[in-house]
Amino acid sequence: MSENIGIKDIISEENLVYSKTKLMTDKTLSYCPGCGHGTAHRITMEIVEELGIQADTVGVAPVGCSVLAYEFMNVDMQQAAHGRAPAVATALKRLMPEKYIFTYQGDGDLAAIGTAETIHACNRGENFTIIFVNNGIYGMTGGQMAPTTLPGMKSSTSPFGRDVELMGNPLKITELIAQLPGTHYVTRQAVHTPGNVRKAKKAIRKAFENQTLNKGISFVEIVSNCNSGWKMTPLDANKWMVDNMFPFYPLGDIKVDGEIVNK
Ligand SMILES: Cc1ncc(C[n+]2csc(CCOP(=O)(O)OP(=O)(O)O)c2C)c(N)n1
Ligand code: SF4
Repeated sequence: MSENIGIKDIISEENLVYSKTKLMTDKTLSYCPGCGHGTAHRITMEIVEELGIQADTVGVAPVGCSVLAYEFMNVDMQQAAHGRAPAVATALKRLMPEKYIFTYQGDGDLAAIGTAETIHACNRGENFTIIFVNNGIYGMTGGQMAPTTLPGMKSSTSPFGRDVELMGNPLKITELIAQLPGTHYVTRQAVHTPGNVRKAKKAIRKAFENQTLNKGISFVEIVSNCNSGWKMTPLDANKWMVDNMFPFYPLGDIKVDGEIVNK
């Protein structure tokens, strides 16, 4: 640094390119560095802020690494026991139809423990938003195999890789719920590059805006990493996700305005 330039010259308003989202609290995130959960939280709260619906939004937190979402998101939140977030969200929306209701869930919570709640809420066509972070593993409890674990993928309970003969096939829950008439918007996104963050944010915006149409569930899957559970560096985990998760869980819209657009 030149003698004439001090830290105050650099940290100044006009040099600001990135700042904390207002609707995230000051609490330090509990996520591992490099995990996609933090970015997914941020864009969700940015949308709530941009739509000006902070006072009218209620989120439902799951079990899993995002169990503490209510500590980080500065909106009203309700915690739901194992996989029951869509059932709790159903009650919240029916009692307060004017509110924007969303669930925020991992794949162990949504596609294993809460499969029934997910399918039935989607089939009933409840009018709320589901944000589903699919990292192919149970992150919080030590990296066990989830329904979304890929064939051959190693986990703490499939240390030699998922053997579909023995452990069954992965569950593409997003494609499955897209078939249900109660879902209005179903999409799969990612948050590992700035371009993908922008697309995911657009999808979450649409998912929230759809609640004003009262047409059913908007479901945004975010394919993400679990660098700790996958036992990789964040960079390697993102590369592994692109090379292995995306071919199996392709990104893009699956159902828009109640019509399947990609089978
Ligand atoms: C019926 C049931 N089985 C097991 C658990 C233990 N449990 C709590 S969090 C969790 C993992 C959830 O993982 P996931 O939803 O994939 O979220 P991530 O931590 O990966 O974000 C599990 C298995 C539970 N709460 N309930
Ligand atoms: S264990 Fe995995 S899902 Fe959980 S915070 Fe760490 S990287 Fe993210």
